[in-house]
Amino acid sequence: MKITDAKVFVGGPGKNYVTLKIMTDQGVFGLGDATLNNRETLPAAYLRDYLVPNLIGMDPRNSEDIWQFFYRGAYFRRGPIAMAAFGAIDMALWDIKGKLANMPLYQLFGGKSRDGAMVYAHATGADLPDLMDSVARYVDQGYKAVRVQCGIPAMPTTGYAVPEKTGGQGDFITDFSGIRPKIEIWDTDRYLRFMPTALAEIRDRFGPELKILHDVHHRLTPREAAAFAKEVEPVGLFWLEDPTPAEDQDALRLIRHHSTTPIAIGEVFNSVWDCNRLIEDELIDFIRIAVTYGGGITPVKRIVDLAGLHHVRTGFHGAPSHSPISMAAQHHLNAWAPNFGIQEYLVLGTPECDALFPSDHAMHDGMMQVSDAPGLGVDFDESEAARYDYKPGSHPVVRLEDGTMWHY
Ligand code: KDG
Ligand code: MG
Repeated sequence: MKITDAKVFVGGPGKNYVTLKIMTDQGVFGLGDATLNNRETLPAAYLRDYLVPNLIGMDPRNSEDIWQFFYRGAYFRRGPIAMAAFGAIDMALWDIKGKLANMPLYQLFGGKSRDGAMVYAHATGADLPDLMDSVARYVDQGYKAVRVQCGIPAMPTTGYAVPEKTGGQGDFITDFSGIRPKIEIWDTDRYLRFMPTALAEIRDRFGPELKILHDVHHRLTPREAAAFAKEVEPVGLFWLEDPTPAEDQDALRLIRHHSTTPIAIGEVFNSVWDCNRLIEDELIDFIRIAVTYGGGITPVKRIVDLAGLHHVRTGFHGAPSHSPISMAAQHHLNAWAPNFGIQEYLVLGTPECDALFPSDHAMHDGMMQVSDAPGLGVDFDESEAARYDYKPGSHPVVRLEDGTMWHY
């Protein structure tokens, strides 16, 4: 069996999804997602210029060897661009494997460990009453877990993933007005004065059952993060995400020494070598690496197994930047993983998105039900894809009030 061709598509409804389609001489094809938010053309170029020409003629069933060939063969290893490109190939090869076996991928991993996988939604508010309304909407829809992000009083601009006006809904991360980023102003003291009280009020209003998550988005120093994690202990957070910049792994040690608040980290990781020390030293509770920039199912499944030895559960990144293809890969891992924790999930199911990526993965009452279709269980409609082009966009950047650059 041989790979005969592979195509790369960039575009989508309100997103620049990078979709890889690998064709074979037996008519079976596989799909992969290489979307790297706001840098989408780069994994696409890596695929088109270097990887696809090497793929042609390879046996798609040898997904392990193909992964090793690209990873070891690149010589300059790792990095989100390369790993997203390898990730798309790996997903597509697993998709082909599942279709050849006529089985959904979770069966190839070891079958189902649960009936449904708990997901969390993004509740956001320009202020606390607005955030409470947003949480209430998700609770009414049956969600068991919500991430809460709130505008901070007297902050000069809105903060991470927060709408500018009350009642706003949607994705506040990517700005498609151009390649130059907007500037957000950050003030740690204002955040630290407000957020613990806001979290406590959310807990009071929604009671003990709701799982509450909060994303600090790398903005605190280790000492500030340790104090914050300790202060919010009575809230009983499901997790505190990215309390400090991910590069400084020792920061997690200080937080751990001072607090029992569960810590989630890893959405910017792209290799087992970013995760292993945090997992083996049991400095985190949830690993957030995504199948896309983690290099695909093959390496991420290994990370999940390593995590399982150390009481670390999964909480795969599922920001709206991921296409339904990599989300499907994660749905299959979530159905299987004995140490599954939670899945970040934003409803991608607009009619346009469903038309581009038809699938029967389904979400009911805050639980994801994995598809039983062979392979990943997602299709890709090329005639729909022809409607979309690449649109330049950007994340905001963050500065302190005096102009100092800070962490987004
Ligand atoms: O591209 C960046 C986003 O994926 C990220 O900011 C989202 O922090 C995020 C999250 O937890 O989903
Ligand atoms: Mg995050």
